[in-house]
This record gives sequence, C-alpha cells and structure tokens, in this order.
Amino acid sequence: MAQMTLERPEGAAEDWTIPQDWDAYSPAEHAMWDRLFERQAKMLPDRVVPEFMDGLDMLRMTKPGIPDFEELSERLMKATGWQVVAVPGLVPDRLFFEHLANRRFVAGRFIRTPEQIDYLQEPDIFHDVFGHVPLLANPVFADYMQAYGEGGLRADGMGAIDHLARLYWYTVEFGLIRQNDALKLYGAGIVSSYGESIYALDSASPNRIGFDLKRLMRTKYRIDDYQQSYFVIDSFEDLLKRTVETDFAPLYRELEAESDIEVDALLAQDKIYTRGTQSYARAQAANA
Ligand code: HBI
Ligand code: FE
Repeated sequence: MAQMTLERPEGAAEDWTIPQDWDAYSPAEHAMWDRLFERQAKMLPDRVVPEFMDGLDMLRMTKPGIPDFEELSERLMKATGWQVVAVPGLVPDRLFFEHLANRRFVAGRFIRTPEQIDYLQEPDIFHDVFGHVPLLANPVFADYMQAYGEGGLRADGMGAIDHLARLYWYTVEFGLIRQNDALKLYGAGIVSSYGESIYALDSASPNRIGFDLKRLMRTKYRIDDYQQSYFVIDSFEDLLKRTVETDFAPLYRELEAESDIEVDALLAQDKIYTRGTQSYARAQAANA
C-alpha cells in the first residue's frame, strides 16, 4: 500500500526501534493479550498449519501475559537467527525491508483496547507477535521472510514496492496452504483474527486460487475488510523456491505492461479451489 511519508516518532532510534518496556504493561493489557490468545488457541488447532502450533510451543508463547521480546528473541535466535524488536507502529517500507533482511521482525508494542477487539487499522502486538512470530521459528519460512526483505530492498531501487507488497500481503499476511488435500491457514492477518480464521476456510464467498507469482502480483487487495481472494501454496519449500529462483527485474518490467486484476476476479488460467460467490463482500457494500 503506498505510504504517506511517516515521521520518525519521538524517542525512536535511527532504525525506528523503541524499548518494549515490558514492565510498563498494565494488568489490563496482559488480560487483553490472554483474552485474544485463548480465543485463537481454542479455534486454530485444526485450522492452522501445524508448523504454527509448533512455533507457539517452542517459543513458550502459551504462557500467560504479553510476551517479553528479550525472552522471545533468545529462543527465536537459537531456532532461526531471528529476533523481535519493538517499534511504535508502521515504519517506512525501506526500513521495514532492512529489518527483515537482517532477521529482525518489527512488532508494535501497543495492544488493542476492548472496543477494538475485532478491528483495528494498525497492526498491534497481538497481530505482530501472535500472528507473525510463531512461523519465524520454522527454518524454511524464516528464510522466506529474510528473502522477502532482501527482495524489498532491490524492489525499492526499481520502484516496484507496490507489486512486491502484494506478494507479502497474499502470503505472509493472508496466505493459505494445501496439506494432504485440506486447506489450512498460515497468514498472520488471518490467524490473528477470529472472524477471518473462520471465513478464510469456511465461507463460500471468497475465491481460493492456486499460487501463481505473476498473477498474484497483479492482484489488488483489501485493507479494510476480509479478503475477496486468497492464494494457496503447496508448501513453504515451494513458496521459497518460487520466489528466490525468480529474477524479479524482468518480472517487474512485464508487470508494468500488464493491468491490475480486481480483488474478486477469476482468470481462465487460474487453478481454482473455490469459485467465490462474493456474497459477503456484496452484503458489506450494501450495508456501507
Ligand atoms: N511496518 N511496523 C510495520 N509492520 C509492517 O507490517 C509493515 C510496515 N511497513 C511497511 C509494510 N509493512 C508493508 O507495506 C510492506 O509490504 C512494505
Ligand atoms: Fe502483519
């Protein structure tokens, strides 16, 4: 998503990191984390890719309260060389890529309020840490996230961030995976959302399309509501292979010459798992 110019917030370091200041969290903030965690932990086990649950366990995220980034990073570092650093909110794209390329995952330190429990504009600590961090303990996905950061730095130099951002959106944030002929969740934006964890697998409304890099990078996405299309990968190994083996420079040139694809469109060449009715999106638009 094209970003307004962000100003470095008061007190943030050159790389926009801030102390997590774990001792400053209130009991209410810890309780909010526990409430969100319990709701997801109850409903995810047979929906989410098993590697996600393995990551939760290995990182001891199952213990109550907001995770302490220092403890989390110590375990994560041993597993895949990643660490979690606190930032005040969205950081400029280039910096975001820098952090990923150096195996640093930037996470908001704030947590949503009870009024925001089912929708908030900016990623909070539950989205970032519960949604994104468990899979960073998986070596192949950890490599993919670093490769994405390196790719982002190159894309920045070619004015191709918007196309590359779609890859992040439709995999890291809202990706689905096929395992033994069942579809499972792995995208952080889905697994950190109660409603979308149900909708993304069970609803007849959205399209579910086999991963195709170029097709995906032409496809627009929703930032304000559930996705109208999801892309399905066959494995993290396959996702990593398809991206690191691609020379993006010619791909970006081809993309320049091709039109965007609408969020609800299906193409003749698509490998279609679900031809969505888009009934949810239509109902939302009617009530808007
Ligand atoms: N900053 N803190 C933070 N978290 C993100 O997920 C994030 C960001 N900046 C940019 C960004 N994501 C996306 O636009 C990337 O695809 C570039
Ligand atoms: Fe995210």
